[in-house]
Amino acid sequence: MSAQSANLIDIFHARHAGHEGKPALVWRGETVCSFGDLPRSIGRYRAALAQLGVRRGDRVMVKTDNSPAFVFTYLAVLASGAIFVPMNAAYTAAEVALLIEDAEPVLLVHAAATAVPDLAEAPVRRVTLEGDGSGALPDLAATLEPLGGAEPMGADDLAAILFTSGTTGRPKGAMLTHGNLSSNVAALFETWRFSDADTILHALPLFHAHGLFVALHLALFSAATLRMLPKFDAKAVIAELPLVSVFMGVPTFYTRLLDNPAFTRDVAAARRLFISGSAPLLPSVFNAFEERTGHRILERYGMTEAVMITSNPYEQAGRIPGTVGFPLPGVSLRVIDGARAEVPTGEVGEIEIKGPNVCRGYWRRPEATAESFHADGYFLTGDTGFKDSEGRVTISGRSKDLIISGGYNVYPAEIEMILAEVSGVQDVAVFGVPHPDFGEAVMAAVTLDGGAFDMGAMEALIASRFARFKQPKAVHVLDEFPRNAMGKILKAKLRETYAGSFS
Ligand code: MCA
Ligand code: AMP
Repeated sequence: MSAQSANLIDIFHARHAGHEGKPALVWRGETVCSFGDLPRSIGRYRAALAQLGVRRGDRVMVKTDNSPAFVFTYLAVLASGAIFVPMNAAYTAAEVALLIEDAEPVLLVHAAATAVPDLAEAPVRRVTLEGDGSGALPDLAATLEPLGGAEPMGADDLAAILFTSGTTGRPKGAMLTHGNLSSNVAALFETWRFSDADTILHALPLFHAHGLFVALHLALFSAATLRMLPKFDAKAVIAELPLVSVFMGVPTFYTRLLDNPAFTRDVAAARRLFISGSAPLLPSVFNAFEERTGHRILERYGMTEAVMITSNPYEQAGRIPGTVGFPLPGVSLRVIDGARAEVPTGEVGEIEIKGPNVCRGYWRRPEATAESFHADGYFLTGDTGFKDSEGRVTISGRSKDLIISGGYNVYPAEIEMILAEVSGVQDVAVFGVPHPDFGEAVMAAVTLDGGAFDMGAMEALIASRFARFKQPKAVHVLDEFPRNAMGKILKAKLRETYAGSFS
């Protein structure tokens, strides 16, 4: 390893000394590799990527479900000094095409049967990687001698670009550096008291910050064994829980566990830590979990642009339902008013943050970057909340128009833009309503202009353009929208009207 390199791979490898014989990755109950094997596995994938033309600074896009091969591909991209660009495996070809156009990858790694745009539309080299870990990329890697070590990188060099849709409807790529990611995992390691005695149960998708930069990174940074599942499934999680010390997930995971009678106090008993984030954890779920298991879930707050931002304290008694705790070490958090002055304790304002975890801005979007970052380096999160007298943060809402469904973000503007094109549609509003499983569910309402309108055609368009989780669970046709004096659609009123849809 190069002493100066800030490459995350060098940082991880250095922390594995003395743990060579210990399982690093367990997949569906079978050990895939030990910490001693890890550099060779990564090296083979690095050699394969090099043969496929991947060089330092290139973007490698990945669209596939969880597998050990996903993990090796990710780590090999970092080792190559290239930039990892994951995306939701459920995206439609139209959604993928937008990201390819923006990120200009040299390679698209994808499952054969998944939706991707035609080669003519998106002329980028492709290689297959299936959800079960098979495919042309792992086959190629298996034939090659490992390309050892890792490309020396600076802390400010890019490691990954993660696209988030944003309020304009066009996805923006958050540029995360090796320094962003290593500082954040170090802060979490300390705050959540990780050690090499831990085993983490991983049921989150690897294509988002939560599964990739929190669950996977913590295991690699701690030299803790990672037991990974293809996806969240309550039964599989309950079967694996007795074998681990830490579990983390979105609130829907906890609701689904509580819905399962096999999730008992015994199953949870000897675990060290249950962590929740990506969406608000209802105090009712926190309380039901404590009642069932005796554990108080540790809730934390994060976002793609900054990975993890705040966390409830490690001490069980200090974890307060409905709050997200204190800024992580090195992170500054301010609650400001419209004039950017800090509001008094207890008053709601916009949350802005600064720290080594905050991304370098949005990929090739200087205007979007300028809008989100102030000259003093603070980043505007688009979340609103307040601090109590101890500095503990509560998120009370969002100034950005965002729906969080099962931990996945859905930006109404992205859907409204497309639905507005349907013939016969005059106006569209997409909004979130409470949902017992997903927290929030996506809903749409339209008004018509009197011309021919075909609901079937609209549904077909929705299905062809948007991944399932973004698709409105219902589309209501209204005579008119509730509007304010300026003519702006009152989404709060719509949310209220349809609040009971899923209760
Ligand atoms: C699946 N469906 C959904 C969702 N997931 N609909 C709305 N919201 C969703 N999240 C669709 C399916 O396509 C299906 O549609 C129907 O809903 C029911 O599917 P089901 O089998 O119940 O879903 P599932 O496959 O079990 O998935 C649910 C899930 C999954 C396990 C909760 O959504 C998930 O893993 N979410 C985690 C998301 C995550 O990792 N977020 C972190 C973002 P149909 O039946 O019609 O086909 S990172 C982040 O936010 C920051 C950094 C942070 O703070 O962490
Ligand atoms: P993403 O763009 O997927 O990274 O989502 C980030 C957003 O999720 C944040 O800006 C918050 O609005 C929300 N979020 C994450 N964690 C929490 C939490 N614990 N409580 C409330 N909202 C959260």
